[in-house]
Amino acid sequence: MITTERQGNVLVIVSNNPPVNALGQKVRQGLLAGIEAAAADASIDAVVIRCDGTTFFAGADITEFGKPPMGPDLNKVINLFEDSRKPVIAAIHGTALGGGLEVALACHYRVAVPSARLGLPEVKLGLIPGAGGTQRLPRVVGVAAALPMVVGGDPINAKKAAEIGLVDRVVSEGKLPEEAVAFAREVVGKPLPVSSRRTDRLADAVKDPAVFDNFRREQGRKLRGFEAPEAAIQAVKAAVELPFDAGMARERELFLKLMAGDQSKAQRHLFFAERAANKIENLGPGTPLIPINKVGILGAGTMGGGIAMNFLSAGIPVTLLEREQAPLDRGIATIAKNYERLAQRGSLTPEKVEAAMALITPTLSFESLADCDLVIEAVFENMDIKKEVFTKLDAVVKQGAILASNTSYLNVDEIAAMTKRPEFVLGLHFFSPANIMRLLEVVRGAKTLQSVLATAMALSRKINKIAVVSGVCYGFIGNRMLSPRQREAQKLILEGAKPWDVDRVLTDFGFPMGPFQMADLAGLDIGWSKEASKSSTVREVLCERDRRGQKTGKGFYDYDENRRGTPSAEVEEIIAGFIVQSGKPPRAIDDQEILERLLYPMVNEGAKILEEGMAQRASDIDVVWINGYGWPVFTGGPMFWADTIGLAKIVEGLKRHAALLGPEFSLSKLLEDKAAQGGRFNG
Ligand code: T1G
Repeated sequence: MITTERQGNVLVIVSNNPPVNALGQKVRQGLLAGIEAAAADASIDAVVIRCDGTTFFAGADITEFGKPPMGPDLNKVINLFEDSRKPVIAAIHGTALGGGLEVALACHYRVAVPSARLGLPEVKLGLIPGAGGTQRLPRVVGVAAALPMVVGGDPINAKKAAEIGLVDRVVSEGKLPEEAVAFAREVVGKPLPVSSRRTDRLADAVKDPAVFDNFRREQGRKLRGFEAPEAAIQAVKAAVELPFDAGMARERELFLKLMAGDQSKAQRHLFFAERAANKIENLGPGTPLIPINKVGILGAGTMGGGIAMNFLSAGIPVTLLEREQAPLDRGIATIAKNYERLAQRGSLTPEKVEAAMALITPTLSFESLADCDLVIEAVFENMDIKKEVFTKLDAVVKQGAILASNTSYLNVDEIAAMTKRPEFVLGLHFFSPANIMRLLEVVRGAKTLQSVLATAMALSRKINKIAVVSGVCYGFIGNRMLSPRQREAQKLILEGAKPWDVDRVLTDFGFPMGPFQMADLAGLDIGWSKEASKSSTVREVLCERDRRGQKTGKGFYDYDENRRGTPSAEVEEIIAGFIVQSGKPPRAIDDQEILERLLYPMVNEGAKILEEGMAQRASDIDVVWINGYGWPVFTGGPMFWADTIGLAKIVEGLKRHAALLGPEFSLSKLLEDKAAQGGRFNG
């Protein structure tokens, strides 16, 4: 865990606590012993703190949260660093995050390698820094630079950290140990900079207290519904308004309140859920992975092009196949435009863009796919077309290669049956835009080999996707749970609820938009045809009247030139006509009923997915809905949210609405049993 090395007059305290040097109890104990040893040793003039392995301390040990605290308290340990009369230098590589950066802030100096990143991501766990980060950071870098780091939670690189004064020197990559000791020797005997006693950098906010309200306004809707970011702003404000110790007390009070709250429990659940999702239950140890050195993609449309970018950005060559030159050229041009946009935003260097584009091999012939290790089809969502494509692929692509379908709901087993290699077939369901959305549903067929599945899961990490294993069922996990919500939304507006009320209930809950706003965005005419339209549903009538969504300036809403939607009187009239036809008088429907009718059936469907073994664990379902459909992060996902409000409440609500949910609804036995036993989905 913690060792010390004497290097002349410098004591080096080294942590070795894989995988991320989390500041667990033993590490805190070791740091305490190390700094006390340095203080007691007259031959020691300076102290360097560094970590072995991939990174400097990446934060407190999140697995300790919610358990009885074990001493020594992190604050106590790092105060000893700050109070040391001998200079203490933090030597940073990897990611100095959370408590790790707080350790560094309590040191007198910080040196870092160029590749290091420094941040306070606690807000992403529904917390705020709890070991002085909100009080020391503004004193070291100023409020303007501290606010985005504490409230946004994103790390900055060593160069930026040096610019704002967080890092005193950027040292050579790979020479951190020796250059940190050399730096320590340089500062021996100099006056010690003590972060907590600095007030010069707070001056900008003392003069202009509006900085906090201005920051809130800048952040706008991004923070809507979250508790931690507001607490973070209040903690930084306390650093400006209160003496250090009082500010520390304020930070502690805000921290403890968040730690005990539902939002932090939800966000900590998600942290581990996203990591658990990548694991395959009962995977044999040492299951071989298939090397994926070349990927083939069928279809250069929106999906195919977006999928291709994931591999190109990871440095994996892509052979991109289309039937004709024009769509192939268009596809390549779109990829180039997307990369140009990333380069303009500075999120990718021009060299990286060039390297990515150089990895594309455009082609019109299936034969070009023969030596690919993985081929993904992203052709039209039609079973006959998919079957034809897989028959051809099976004949052309080398044995041992994986054949994947990007289908969003078709039966992967049926597709696999068209090949002589069903063991090498699976679904890779990307979400549009495929180069941006991180979720990937990996659909395992009945015959998919463990090694093929394990390869897909490992590859997903390489292309920076959050992968979740799904079984073969209609809509897999995400779309299968979306269906009951869409069904209830359509029924609610024919019972008297307004589309804009239905949408508002979901946006108030924390979704970015509701079902009718989503429909207008996607376009109401997907799968609709003028010839076949018979004015039999609200959607058909809207499309017949050219109200096809945002793209036509009107759908369920009327849109202004900034695509801001307002309720439409014409739509109300169309719906009223269908209500009259139904023979059932409209009724006022309150927000609570709308919420229960939309979300409880989703939880029920999630329970069925679990009882059918279509998902490996309840937290996987949370990961799908958070990362693929905008379920509000601060509730932890549908299954964690159900646990939080209580499964018995869900069952009671579903039974109360049974008549309205109709014959197509049946209560999940797993849900009913868990509710009866006072159980939870997530442990
Ligand atoms: N505590 C416990 N385990 C952690 C951990 C942590 N802080 N960080 C990572 N792990 C585990 C993780 O669960 C996984 O386990 C393994 O390490 C590899 O992680 C007082 C209160 C550092 C950028 O929020 O952002 O400090 O699945 O797969 O992709 O104010 O881990 O292998 O069993 O993510 O290389 C603040 C969280 C804590 C940082 C590395 N710190 N970690 O990414 O590996 S709160 C954070 C990360 C705090 C103080 C407050 C990333 C990483 P397993 P990984 P990676």
